Amino acid sequence: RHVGPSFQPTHPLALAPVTAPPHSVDGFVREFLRELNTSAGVTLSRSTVNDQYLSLARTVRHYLSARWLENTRKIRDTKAKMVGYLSAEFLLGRQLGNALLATDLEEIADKALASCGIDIATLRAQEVEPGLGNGGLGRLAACFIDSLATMGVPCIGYGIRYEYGIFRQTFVDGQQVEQPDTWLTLGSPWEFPHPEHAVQVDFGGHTEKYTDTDGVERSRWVPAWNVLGMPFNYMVPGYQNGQVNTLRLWSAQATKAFDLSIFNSGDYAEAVRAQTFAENITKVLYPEDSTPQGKELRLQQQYFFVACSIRDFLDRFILDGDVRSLPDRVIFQLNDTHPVIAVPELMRVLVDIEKLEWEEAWEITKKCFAYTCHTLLPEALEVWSTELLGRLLPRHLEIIYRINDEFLAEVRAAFPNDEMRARQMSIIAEYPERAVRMAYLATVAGSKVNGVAELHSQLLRDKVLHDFSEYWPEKFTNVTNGVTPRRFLRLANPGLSELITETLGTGWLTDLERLAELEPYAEDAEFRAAFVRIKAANKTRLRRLLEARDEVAVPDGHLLDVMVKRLHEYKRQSLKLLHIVSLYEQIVTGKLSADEVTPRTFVFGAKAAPGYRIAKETIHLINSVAAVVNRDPLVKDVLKVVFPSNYNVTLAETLIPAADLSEQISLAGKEASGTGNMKFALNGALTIGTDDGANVEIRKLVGDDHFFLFGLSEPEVTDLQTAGYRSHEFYESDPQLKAALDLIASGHFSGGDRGVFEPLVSNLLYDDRFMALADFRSYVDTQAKVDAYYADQDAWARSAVLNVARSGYFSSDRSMRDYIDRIWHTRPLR
Ligand code: T68
Repeated sequence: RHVGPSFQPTHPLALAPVTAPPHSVDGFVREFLRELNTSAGVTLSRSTVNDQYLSLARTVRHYLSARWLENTRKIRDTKAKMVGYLSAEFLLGRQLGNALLATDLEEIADKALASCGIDIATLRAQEVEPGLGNGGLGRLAACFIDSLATMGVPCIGYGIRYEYGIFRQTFVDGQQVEQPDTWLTLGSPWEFPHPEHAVQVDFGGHTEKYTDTDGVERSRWVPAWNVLGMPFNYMVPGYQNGQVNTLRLWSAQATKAFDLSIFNSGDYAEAVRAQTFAENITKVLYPEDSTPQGKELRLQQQYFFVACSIRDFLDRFILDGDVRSLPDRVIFQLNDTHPVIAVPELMRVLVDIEKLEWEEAWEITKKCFAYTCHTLLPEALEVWSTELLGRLLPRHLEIIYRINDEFLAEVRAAFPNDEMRARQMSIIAEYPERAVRMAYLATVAGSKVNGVAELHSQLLRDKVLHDFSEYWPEKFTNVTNGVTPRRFLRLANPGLSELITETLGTGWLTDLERLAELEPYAEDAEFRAAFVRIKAANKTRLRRLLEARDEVAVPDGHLLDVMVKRLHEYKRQSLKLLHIVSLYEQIVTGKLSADEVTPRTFVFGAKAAPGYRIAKETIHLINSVAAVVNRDPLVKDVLKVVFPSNYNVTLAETLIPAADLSEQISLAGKEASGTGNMKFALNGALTIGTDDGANVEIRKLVGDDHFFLFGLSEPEVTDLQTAGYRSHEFYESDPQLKAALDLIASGHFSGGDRGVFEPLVSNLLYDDRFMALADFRSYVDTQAKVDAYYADQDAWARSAVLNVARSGYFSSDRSMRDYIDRIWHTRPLR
């Protein structure tokens, strides 16, 4: 094990604290030109936009690195307890804007570049966002590390540096086609590679018993192959507080030993193949969200990054080698079950390598982990077959069996003669194949288990993990999600941010509950007018972007109705589509006059998992409906459907501030929390939503008068399911619904071909797992109320302002405080 550098500097310059370049336009220009000349190796006059972007990024980096080095030293010296946020996904979004904001360099950089004849907007647009996540779960991790840095809480994020992030979505004839996301090709100025800190990770082989020098019988792992984990560091700057934490992402490489052994046998080509094999592990992000595929490579990814991370933490922060102090130094937060293999890994390190007794190792391990669950869908709960686990990680499987044996012995002692309960709670499932239930392992090992919204945490306790919450009631807690106001308000909506600062002064951006002070201004006509002007400007900004990016025209003066999130049946994009088709059908058949409906633009943004057939067909249908509706003169002035491809964080930042209406229409009891819902409310959109996830809390806070609630409640869903749900009955009994579905079935949106959308229609008519048809009536009636309310522009603006004023709770800073109080018990530095 290496213990890091032991170099004692003597030069006075090396002993002085590292300093940042001067915070001035001239200072900035000097740094920028030096970067262009020495790093990019070009003169300004010969430089490309990419040269300029990379040099700008590196310039900003200089302002951050001094604080970063200082921060890391302080954490090490004070032995502060850290949060180790373990997440297979960090969906960061673009870095430049956030770094400029954090360092308070926005104006300086603007002027500095302008003085070089460069428009900074062009350089901002050059950045390719690192799409290292699928959706909410990955974005949440990014918001959390932003908040921890802003609050000065020592944290290290650990994850995977995928060479290809979430696929780039394109549409061909209205259908999704996936393109590889080559985010690294033009250079990645935000990362610091550290090949010298590479860690070896073993796989495969078998275990064997042996007698140790102390005469104790032990088990050991004899692995068959290994790879190297190479760390790339990213700075995570706090908002203008001089605090910079670290995100450490791991990339897989072939080990020397690996290729050499083959190379020595003379097979050069085989050696190179081995290299590719190793690098495959971090090649690509799995694009399945909420439906794990149980693929071997995925398990390799999971073990790879947690093994690297645990080794890394011990090497870097437990310098005296006293592993017993680990619980005082770190709490590893498990972001869903993807990193849960860290539990047997830490046990293996403590027992097999550090030679601790099992019992002591287990006590330490339990204190070092806490688990966040992000789902309610049974099919989303990860399981790994013991066949696969035993083949890839034989020692870990052994450890899991022992954890389970001891846990079940406890359960049997507490509930004698209740074998059924023991079987239900077993970490090992026996059907349909013998497999490890990762959520159960996390629950048994974790010091705490949390859901991500009040309703979700309640349903976890009552349903998904019922037996466990009965056994360990105090283990279960809730932390409602949040979003970072720096990115999703200040950067995404500079107009509104400025208005807020003019009204409240500074300070609200790190104390978001202060938005409550805006309440009285909802009654202030001048303030509302300013708010409306900003919303209009945001719409113009969106209109320009979509014109340039997707060649689509967004009409002026429409209600902007937005549904952006992963495509999934439970989120019910199909329900919104039925609403659109229904409006269209009623207008073209003359049942509804065009001037009775509020002119609306419906915006969708959604990626479907490449193997998720129904989701992809839904995308095809949205595009097909858009094509027909958008060219029909009968609805031309009132209905428009827009579906920009490749929805990502960058697009969200322009879309959300422009929205009037936020669609949060999942079936009650299925969306764990949602975080898009919070971003919209914070930017002054009104929500139409079910009583699901964090919608419940948003509605409670903004008030019923400023939120459009519809649909079945969770208990009603359960009742209907129990009674036997037949979607067909809803179709038969609601002529408006019937007409909409019939129009789709007729081939109207598929050039007369009835076959194209038949599977989708059949699915709704005869299965409809997520009860879109049951909620249709309530949804369209509520949409009619939306129309009517929007007609009163003043009332709408008032509600919009109140949404902003009452959304302060949804800052991820508040989420972080809750994690600290309820789970982590860590303290800020200083
Ligand atoms: C989301 N989950 C929840 N999963 O759906 C959402 N899954 O309600 C919640 O707000 C959010 O987490 C944050 O808590 C996900 O985003 C995934 O992305 C995912 C990825 C891989 C495998 C399974």
